[in-house]
Amino acid sequence: MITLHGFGPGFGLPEISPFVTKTEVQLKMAGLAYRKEKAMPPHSPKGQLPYIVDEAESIADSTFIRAHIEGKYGFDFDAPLNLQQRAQAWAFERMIEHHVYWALVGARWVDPQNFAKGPTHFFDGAPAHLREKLREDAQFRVAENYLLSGLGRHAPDDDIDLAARSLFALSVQLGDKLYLMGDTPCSTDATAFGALAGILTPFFVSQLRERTEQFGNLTAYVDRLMSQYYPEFAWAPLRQAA
Ligand SMILES: N[C@@H](CCC(=O)N[C@@H](CS)C(=O)NCC(=O)O)C(=O)O
Repeated sequence: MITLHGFGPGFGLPEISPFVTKTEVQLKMAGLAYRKEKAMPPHSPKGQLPYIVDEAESIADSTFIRAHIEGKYGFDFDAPLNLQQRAQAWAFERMIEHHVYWALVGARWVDPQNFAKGPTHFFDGAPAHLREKLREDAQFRVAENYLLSGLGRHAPDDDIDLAARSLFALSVQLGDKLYLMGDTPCSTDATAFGALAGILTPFFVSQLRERTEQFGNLTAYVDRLMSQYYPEFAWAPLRQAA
């Protein structure tokens, strides 16, 4: 049995982290049995979540986990796609993970209200005399990473404009299809779903969320994939922008 190490439910989502969500959905897509355990990033071989343990092997990073599933279990997430479509799906995944994801990080960690509502609670269990310092250090580190990602250079407004261009590209790619690349889900759907659900969760208020809500096909997509992959999770259909 595979063990998936993630953050667990929170922030109005079945899983807090978009990357853990990606891996969890890919495990479901591949029909592999797994159990889930809560972990913190320092426990992971690469210092980030997700990681999985499969028999004696630990594999960290969602993309390497995907490669492991494909290699060990012979499941091809992109089976219906031709070479060009596979390349497009990969490019969209890179756009989501290296661009859209950082906008999500900015909205969650850099925005003071959202930080106080969400990530600050990661440190609730720390000894009282260290708690505030740990919170400040973590927020500082993430804000620095946001800056280094390139997107944070343009905060507080132009970063959202840039992210919205990527969201527009995703919305155009999805069109009126069920999934990004057609009638059947592919690997990048897991990535897109994780990031979009993380942005659209009603738990956080952000300009990024408002801009994303304007893409009706993306909100419907998140609702659809949520009921497909997390049918047991209490998810209220997303509001559509006026
Ligand atoms: N490239 C990694 C990214 C994973 C990642 O950024 N995970 C975040 C949570 S969403 C994390 O663990 N961050 C903690 C840190 O970087 O210290 C993957 O695809 O798994």
